[in-house]
Amino acid sequence: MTPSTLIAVAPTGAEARKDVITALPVTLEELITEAKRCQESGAAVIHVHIRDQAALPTLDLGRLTETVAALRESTDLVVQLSTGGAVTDTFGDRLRVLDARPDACSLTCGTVNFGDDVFSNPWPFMCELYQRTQQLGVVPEFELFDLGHVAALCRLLGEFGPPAGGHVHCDLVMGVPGGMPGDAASLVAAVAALPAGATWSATGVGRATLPVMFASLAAGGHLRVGMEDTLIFARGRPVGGNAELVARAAVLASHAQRPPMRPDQAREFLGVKDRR
Ligand code: KMH
Ligand code: ZN
Repeated sequence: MTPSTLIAVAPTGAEARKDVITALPVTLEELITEAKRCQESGAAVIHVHIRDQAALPTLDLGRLTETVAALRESTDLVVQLSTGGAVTDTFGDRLRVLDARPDACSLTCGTVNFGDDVFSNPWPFMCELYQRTQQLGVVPEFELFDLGHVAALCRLLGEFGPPAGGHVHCDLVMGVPGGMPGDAASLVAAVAALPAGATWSATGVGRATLPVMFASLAAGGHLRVGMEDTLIFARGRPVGGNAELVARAAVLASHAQRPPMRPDQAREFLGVKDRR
């Protein structure tokens, strides 16, 4: 078990609406302000989805490139771009995300029902995306929404070898309607099936936020928090900003005697090259 806890923040996501959730960071300025606060509160990685001028999700390459540069300029956070995007994004646009040359990217290991929608990640797309990460030296974080995704990850590594950076780090995304439940039993089952040597974080969506956070800390895992996944801080109390979610995770991790990892420690842990 690592003596410290990797905390990633996912501040925006592709689903929440700015007109409903006013605290959601959608402009570059809001994102940078939020990123700085999250780093001060204990985050080491930022999982980034961006929005357009109408606050709708976009994978515009120019905007992504500008966002990577601005985050690098203003923070030490490991910049992980989402290749999942929104359920409406094309595979071509999702592959092109890597041309923004982030430190890291998400890579989801299979298709999953996603509420009333389908988040599509067929095997050939996974393979192409994975090989591009290897060619470009972008460190993937494997997003696992279901137990079958763990098996697909093992198959991917078996066919194409280790990722850029040489280390396998996964994020169990739990409690999505259509994916694995956000409970301790599911977490233990998924962790038991991970490839040898892999490290992992866990994310509980919505009301699974706290059960998954406690289960992850108890089982030696790392954490992802943020408004992509959690919009209610406590019963009857909406989230006021991402930093309070990071701060809560940092306190719980410290109570577990595994305080937050600094960004430089996270780079070493994940095998991310220092591009600064
Ligand atoms: N927005 C979801 C459809 C990722 O970022 O890689 C996909 C998602 C996963 O958020
Ligand atoms: Zn995401």
